[in-house]
Amino acid sequence: MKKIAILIAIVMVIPLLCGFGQKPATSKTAATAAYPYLIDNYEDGTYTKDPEWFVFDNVIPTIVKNSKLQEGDVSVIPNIGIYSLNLKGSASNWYVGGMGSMLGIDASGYTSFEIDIYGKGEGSGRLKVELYDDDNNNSEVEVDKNWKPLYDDLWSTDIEVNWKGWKHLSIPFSKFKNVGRGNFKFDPALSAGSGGLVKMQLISVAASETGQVNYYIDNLELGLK
Ligand SMILES: [Ca+2]
Ligand SMILES: [Ca+2]
Ligand SMILES: [Ca+2]
Ligand SMILES: [Ca+2]
Repeated sequence: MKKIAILIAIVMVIPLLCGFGQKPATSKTAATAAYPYLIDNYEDGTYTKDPEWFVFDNVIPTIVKNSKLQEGDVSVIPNIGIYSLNLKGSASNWYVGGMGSMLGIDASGYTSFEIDIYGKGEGSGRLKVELYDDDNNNSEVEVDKNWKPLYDDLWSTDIEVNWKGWKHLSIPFSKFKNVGRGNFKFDPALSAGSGGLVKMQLISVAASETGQVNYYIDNLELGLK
């Protein structure tokens, strides 16, 4: 058990030492940036770096080419680039699985979460977006046995994907509900040792108890709306 903990610590620390990833520990400018903050557009063809997404349970993420994804809102299509991320998988008791990334970004200058989603019509599934706001200033998220944060806020919103083709969604942070236990304020700033928007998770939930999810995501951003 101890060996595993040490191994995890090494794996977490090496990228920081090497300066990989989007870990702008000194990026105070992010708060005043006048452009959207790009979390991921998958144009590097991988979800394992820049940023690194970890995957849990039964969701299957696959980088796909957008060339065959041409339906939906035509105003979205010029923005999608070459690649997007397909999320699919089978549910047990509605839940499929998810992915997450330790972001550590100052989100205090932004007001919304932005995403492009390509649905496969009615019943494509749900996408829960979770934003972890580090309130005990340790750039980590300690959780209880139900994965609920003990000392940090967890801001959550739930998207029902029931359309066909591309659609852009802009979700104000004010629409996210806190299901964590921090200071109950949306204050993801890099200050006083806080990791700001320390972590993000995307959870796939099916439209029926034993159903499938299948949709594509692209251009995850923090916006100014
Ligand atoms: Ca893309
Ligand atoms: Ca990437
Ligand atoms: Ca924390
Ligand atoms: Ca907070």
